[in-house]
Amino acid sequence: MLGRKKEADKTKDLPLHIAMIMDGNGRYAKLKRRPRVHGHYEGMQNVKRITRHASDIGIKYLTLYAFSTENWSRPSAEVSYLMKLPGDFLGSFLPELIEKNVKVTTIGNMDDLPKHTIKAVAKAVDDTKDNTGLNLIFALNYGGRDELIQSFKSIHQDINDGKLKAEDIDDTLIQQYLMTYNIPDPEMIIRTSGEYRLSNFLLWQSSYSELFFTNTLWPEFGPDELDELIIQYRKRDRRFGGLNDKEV
Ligand code: V07
Repeated sequence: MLGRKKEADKTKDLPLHIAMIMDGNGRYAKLKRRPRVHGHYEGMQNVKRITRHASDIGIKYLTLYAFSTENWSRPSAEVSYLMKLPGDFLGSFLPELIEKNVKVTTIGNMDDLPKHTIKAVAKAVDDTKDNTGLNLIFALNYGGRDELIQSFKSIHQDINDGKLKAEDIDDTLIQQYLMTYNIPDPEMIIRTSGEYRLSNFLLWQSSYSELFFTNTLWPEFGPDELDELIIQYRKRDRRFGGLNDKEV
């Protein structure tokens, strides 16, 4: 009886934080015999659909890998197009984000982005800074190794300045020096389009994340499939290297 009750409780819990690698936009365009940017545009539209759904079902943190530090090596016309998407997205969707009490933030090095992109995103961050619903986090010019390098440099600096001793370094301290210092680690990381890699996304934060891979292309990854993966997540046994009930 106790065992059953426990199972029932388990099915209630929703992940606090879902992170997504939104892959397959180029492949989607190719299948439709359209230019790659068409896939990016449809991918951006799908961000609205998934954000709306995550907010509706009560997810607290949604992190989206929108532009990686590696993406600069794409053709410059494609990079320019991608840099217009935040402005496009917010131009049409910011009122709904505000209405839904969504708080927009970013991780990554914003400094290297075009001015118009920085401006559009900064406005959304500012206009939503007091919201208390879904935290929508865009990883823009983000790389997990970059993040670790920056944090190691800051830690070194603080040791030099006498604010910190080397003996103080532990996992809690490192977490405080990451771009995600105020964000809990993701319970779920989902990658679309059939690639089985993390590709430099949330390297430190993914240590205990449940990983989900689907062949669905990002523009076609809908709310129903997200719900399905959340059901799968609940069925998985999360143990953090300890023992679960059955083993005790
Ligand atoms: C981008 C669409 C999703 C698929 C992956 C690549 C293309 C939404 C944004 C965005 C970013 C910041 C913000 C509001 C919206 C975005 C880029 C690419 C660079 F505040 N989609 N999306 N940014 N894609």
